[in-house]
Amino acid sequence: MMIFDVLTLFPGIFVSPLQESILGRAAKQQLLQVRLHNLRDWAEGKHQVTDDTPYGGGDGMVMKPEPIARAIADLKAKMPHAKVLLMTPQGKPFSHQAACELAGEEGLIFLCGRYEGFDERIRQTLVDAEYSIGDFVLTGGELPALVMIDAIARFIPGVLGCSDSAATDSFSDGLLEYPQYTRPAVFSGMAVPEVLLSGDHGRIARWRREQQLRRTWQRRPDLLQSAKLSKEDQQILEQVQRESSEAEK
Ligand code: 4FV
Repeated sequence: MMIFDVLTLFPGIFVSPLQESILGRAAKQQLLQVRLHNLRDWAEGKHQVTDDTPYGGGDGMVMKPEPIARAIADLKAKMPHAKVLLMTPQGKPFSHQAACELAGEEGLIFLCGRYEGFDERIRQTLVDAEYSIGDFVLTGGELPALVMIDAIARFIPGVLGCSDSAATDSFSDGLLEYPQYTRPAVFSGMAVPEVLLSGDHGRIARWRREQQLRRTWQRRPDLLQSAKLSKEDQQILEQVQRESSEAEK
């Protein structure tokens, strides 16, 4: 069973998302466990202070190192090999690949920030990796932690039903997914592509691959640098690019 320990000042933010749907079922099936810890429990004094003003002045508050150091020490006492992850806009971009790798860990400890962020010495001594879920600023690290737990959980065997597997995901082969269709065959005058009704699985697979390459080229050409493309893919891509440059003429 994979253990996700979450260190946060607002454990309530996690409750319902982790009870619903796939994550809720996975927890019931003991495929994973998310343990929520209130950072304030490791803060000293009757006010259990977890933040303070920044040295050198400036707005906002900074999260103090001591409560976090005590909390991580206690959690790692129970799971020495757990990786400590800090969510921050300064982190490396979280990705499908990262989710796949992190799903191989025995346990993960998510450090959710608030205010202006963490005392720098936390990063230097207590954190194994820093991840960002995007170039924008949130009010806290809780939603990034939830996003990462959801993406990582999909790689835990048994979490996704048999019909659905992370192996056929967008990004699993570095490309965006092909368009999907379901009944009715015609919806407000728009028909499902005939090839998908043909039953010819070879033609369908080729059409889907072409759609993946076209869509990735149109929407995320940056992904094509790192995508694993076969000779045939290259040919399809050149044809797609030729067609669209002719269309522009
Ligand atoms: C964030 C992100 C993020 C910054 C200050 C929490 C906030 C506050 N984390 N990807 N984007 N964090 O905006 O991961 O502490």
